[in-house]
Amino acid sequence: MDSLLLILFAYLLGSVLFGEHIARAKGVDIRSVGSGNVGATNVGRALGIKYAVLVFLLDTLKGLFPVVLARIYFGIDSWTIVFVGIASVLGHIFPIFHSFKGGKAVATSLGVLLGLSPLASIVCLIIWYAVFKLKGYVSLASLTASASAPLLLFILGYPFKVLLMSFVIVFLVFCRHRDNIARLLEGREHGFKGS
Ligand code: NKO
Repeated sequence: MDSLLLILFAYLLGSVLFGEHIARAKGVDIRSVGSGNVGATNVGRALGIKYAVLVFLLDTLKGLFPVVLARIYFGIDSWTIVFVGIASVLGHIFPIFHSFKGGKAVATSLGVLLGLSPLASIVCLIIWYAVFKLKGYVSLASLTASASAPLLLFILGYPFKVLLMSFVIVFLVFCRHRDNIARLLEGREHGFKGS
């Protein structure tokens, strides 16, 4: 297995925006609905919870698969796994198949995390659900859950390279949520249903 090829594969797979493809198959232009985002949340606004779950699962799997391959062939404490994880997320954010206009990479990052630590992933999902139930904003839930990931990996004793990867991914996820962060601060963020 070649490192560079695996990193390229991770980027290309990340570039497949399932939310956009599935919405289009149902006759919806996801970019003109709700927040305009291609993620599971916005697909849920447009097509309902079943399709949100489908997009969430597919976007998670596309983050998981390359990292699992990297882990098997190069080990968890390798630079290859670092670049593979970041490449999946960058693919989703800057997809070559969609004019480099991608999503916010929450589900894809969860997939990467799942390949590193199923336990940290479950804790992140619980945090996500708790914040969503308490506050009602998916974006705030995603930001809180993703910010917890590096801390969890640190507590669980993961190697420095893995922590570094998680910091880079969280930084990217936060950058992609900058409009959401502005709306949250101004008290006019979209709820799950509304736009
Ligand atoms: O349309 O701007 P919007 O309101 O849709 O959407 C904001 C939203 C976009 O994200 C999504 C995906 C929803 C996934 C839900 C479950 C996420 C569990 C979070 C775990 C994060 C782990 C990150 C690990 C980093 C290494 O935010």
